[in-house]
Amino acid sequence: MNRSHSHTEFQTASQIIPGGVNSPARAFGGVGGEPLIIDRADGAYLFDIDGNRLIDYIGSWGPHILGHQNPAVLAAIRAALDKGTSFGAPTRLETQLAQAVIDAVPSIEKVRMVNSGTEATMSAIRVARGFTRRNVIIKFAGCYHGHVDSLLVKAGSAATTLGVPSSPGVPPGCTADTVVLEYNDVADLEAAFHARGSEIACVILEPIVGNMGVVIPEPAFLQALQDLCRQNGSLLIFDEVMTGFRVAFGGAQELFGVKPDLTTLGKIIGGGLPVGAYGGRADVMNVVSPVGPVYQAGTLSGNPLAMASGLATLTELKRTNPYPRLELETQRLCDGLASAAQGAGLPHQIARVGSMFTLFFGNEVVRNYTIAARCDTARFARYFWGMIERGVYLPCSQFEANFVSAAHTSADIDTTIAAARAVLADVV
Ligand code: KE4
Repeated sequence: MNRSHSHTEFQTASQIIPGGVNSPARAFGGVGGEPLIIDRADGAYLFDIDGNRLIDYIGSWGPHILGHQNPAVLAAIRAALDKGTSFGAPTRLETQLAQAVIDAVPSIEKVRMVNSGTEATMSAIRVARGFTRRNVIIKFAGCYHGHVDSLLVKAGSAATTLGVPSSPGVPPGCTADTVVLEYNDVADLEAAFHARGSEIACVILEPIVGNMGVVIPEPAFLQALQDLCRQNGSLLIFDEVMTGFRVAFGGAQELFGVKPDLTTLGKIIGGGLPVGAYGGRADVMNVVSPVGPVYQAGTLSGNPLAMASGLATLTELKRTNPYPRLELETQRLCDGLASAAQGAGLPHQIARVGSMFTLFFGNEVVRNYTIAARCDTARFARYFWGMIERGVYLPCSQFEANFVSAAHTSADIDTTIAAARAVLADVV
């Protein structure tokens, strides 16, 4: 595969942008080598500046469940663009997207739009602390909630990939009230609430983790979360930035039948443009400025172009309901990957929910960060590059989720399985 133009361009970018990237998740730090520079995308495919076509299993890290350049989404953005870009004043589009989110996610009675998942989780934490007048927050090792100071502790995604799960530059005071527990560990959770229940403002978690790779919550863990929060007057926050509208139209909370007090969203609700959101119980959300005293603001929050893109995405998802086919095709892909790994005699685990999945190179079921961290990341890197050479673009880390879109054809799935069979046979 010719990557000469990407190499040249990346050298230039690296002179003026830290690591040549505007997000370290794209830096290929976990797999070595240099990122491809993408020129354009369409449907299930990325096209780099050397003219290589790749089947895309990142989808911009989750937003593109419909595939790139979905006609309905592009038409909505163009229509909004004809009216201007940003007004700094309320628009109907913001109300329309808010209503679409509320209709889809019953636990959300009121919702505020922001510009990223990070802003959403940062704001939700502040709201929980303001509502409960408590300071302590519980998060779980390996979960990633964006680069919020108080949550950059044992964080997953690229923080883990690059070996800095707890970032320098975060003063001890910012994390003094952050308790980090092991995901799926009920005893850990019970002990924390037993010790400090009256101080705990909230528990925030990925209800299906994507940022350790995909890790599925165990029923007893989910039940304990709800019971302990309720018994102690703490708020339960589902960070559904990745799972929202991904694993089901109503997110993980629809699958599990759980109603968190607050939910954070992002990715798909922007359809590829910058949107985050946080919402939940009306009595909790009514502490948010200007109704209540908890301050949160943003120049481009609710931006019309982004609202149009998100609204069109949710509307198209509701109209076409791709979830049953995504379930079947993603399961077929995972079965093919598992068969290829099995045939190559490789220790492996596959975790999948809906159209998000991870092939782990390890022989233990990945139920928490400790186990995820034991996976063979060197073998993953060889798999990653072998797949790129065969035109398949995977997340550049063992600690990420892969995403299948509605634009992936059965032939794309077949091609991917065939590529994996060839690559995994060589990945010693
Ligand atoms: P953003 O600030 O990147 O929009 O969202 C942060 C965030 C919050 N919560 C969850 C569950 C998330 O997965 C994310 C962001 N996900 C990563 C990929 N695992 C984004 C990729 C990147 O950082 O470039």
